[in-house]
Amino acid sequence: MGLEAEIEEIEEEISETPYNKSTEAHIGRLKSKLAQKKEKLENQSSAGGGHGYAVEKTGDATVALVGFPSVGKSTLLNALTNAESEVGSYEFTTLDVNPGMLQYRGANIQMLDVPGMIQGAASGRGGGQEVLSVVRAADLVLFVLSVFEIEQYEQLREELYQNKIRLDREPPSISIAKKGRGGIRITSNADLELSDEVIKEVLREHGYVNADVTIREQVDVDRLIDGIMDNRVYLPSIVSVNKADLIDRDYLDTVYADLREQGLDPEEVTFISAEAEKGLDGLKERIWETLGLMRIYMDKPGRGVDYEEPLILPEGSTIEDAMEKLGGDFEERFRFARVSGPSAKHDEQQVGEDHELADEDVLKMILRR
Ligand SMILES: Nc1nc2c(ncn2[C@@H]2O[C@H](COP(=O)(O)OP(=O)(O)O)[C@@H](O)[C@H]2O)c(=O)[nH]1
Ligand SMILES: [Mg+2]
Repeated sequence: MGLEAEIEEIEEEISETPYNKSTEAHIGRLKSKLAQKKEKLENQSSAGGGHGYAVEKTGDATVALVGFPSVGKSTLLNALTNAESEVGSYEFTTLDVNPGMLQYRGANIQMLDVPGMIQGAASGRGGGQEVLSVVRAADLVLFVLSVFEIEQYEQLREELYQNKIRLDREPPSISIAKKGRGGIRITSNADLELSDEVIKEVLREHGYVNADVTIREQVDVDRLIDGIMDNRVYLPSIVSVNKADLIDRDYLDTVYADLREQGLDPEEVTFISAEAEKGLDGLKERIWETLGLMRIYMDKPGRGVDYEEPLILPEGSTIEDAMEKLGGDFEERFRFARVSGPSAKHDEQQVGEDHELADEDVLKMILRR
């Protein structure tokens, strides 16, 4: 039997087995098998070569636009960036990845308009696999929905999930240490709903014989497997609802109801019109906030503070991170830094390389000659 047939068979068995205490361990084992067979299949097909885009990541962060064909991704990309992306009213306009650069608050944010996601993309049909590899490499997923097709959201999320992209959640708090002997030992401070037996089954299925396992949160079988496999990516996401120019006030209630049905809070999504360039400021702000970037203004010797082109770093970055991004020989010549602004106790505070910076700090590096 081929791998694909095996996968189908396991999927069928999972869907036909009722979930209860007595079948829990069996389902756990099946799901583990499934995860591994899928991985094997993927490795096989990617070894064939020619797959996957080599989209060069540039700029301070990368955002992937995810949506069905014709919802307005290309139009949005053009409105937000300096890219010249082909726009057309027919389906499958975008055959290749279109990059563009959004300049916002001194940051260069790379926006990738990826080909329309279609059903079955995760299983490798229709070239969708390449699309998903681009999304996996991004820092943020921007869903683009049309006001008339809110229900596509569920399918898009499912496609991403199938391709091991986990949205809006942290990696599971699970650690596993292999040992030489003693079997599998489970420690947890959460009152776990999964029985030890199930957890052990799943681990054994993944090749663990002797190991100390620490589980610090309530997990189900799927999330346990996520914690064992190290090829899941965890990304934040935001939702934009496009073509808002085409609806009347009366229709808004319908859209709100559609959003709620998808588990979305209408207050949390961003209504836009890519074509009429409405709502784009709000969207940019949302992108900025969710990426969690900060601006550091460098005070350069003899040139003063550069407010035009700040150094862009992820929130929580330290002086050391700043030096790494600046490149050159800063780290070797570093003596101390002077920081003014939100992270400083007072102006020109003298700090070491462990100091945590904040948005809109002014940073002056004091270096050895
Ligand atoms: N009325 C209206 N039409 C839009 C808007 N955004 C895109 N369109 C139109 O929708 C069609 C598909 O847009 P396109 O950007 O090619 O969608 P893509 O396939 O997702 O890249 C084009 O005819 C656009 O002019 C919008 O905000 N309002
Ligand atoms: Mg397009």
